[in-house]
Amino acid sequence: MLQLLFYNSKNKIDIDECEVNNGGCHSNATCENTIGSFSCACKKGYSGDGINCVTMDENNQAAIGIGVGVAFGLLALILLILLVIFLIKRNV
Ligand SMILES: [Ca+2]
Repeated sequence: MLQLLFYNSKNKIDIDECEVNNGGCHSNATCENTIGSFSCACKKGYSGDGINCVTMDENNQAAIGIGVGVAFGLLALILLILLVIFLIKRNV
């Protein structure tokens, strides 16, 4: 077994899995060939195990932030209107 490993590393008969189909890694991942194996790592801006990478879309996160901000803004506006209506009715 040790002789086989030695033979592999010395003669570089390792298969470069990355040469074909990015080693099975995701299209947004980088494939790194190692002796006897290979590894996948998601590119910057993506998260996952390398086989599956999902976008960490900052625009989406910003949109969610704006959406939450607008929702709270509208809620505050509605409460303000209700308060004004309440005060007007009380003064009548
Ligand atoms: Ca390999």
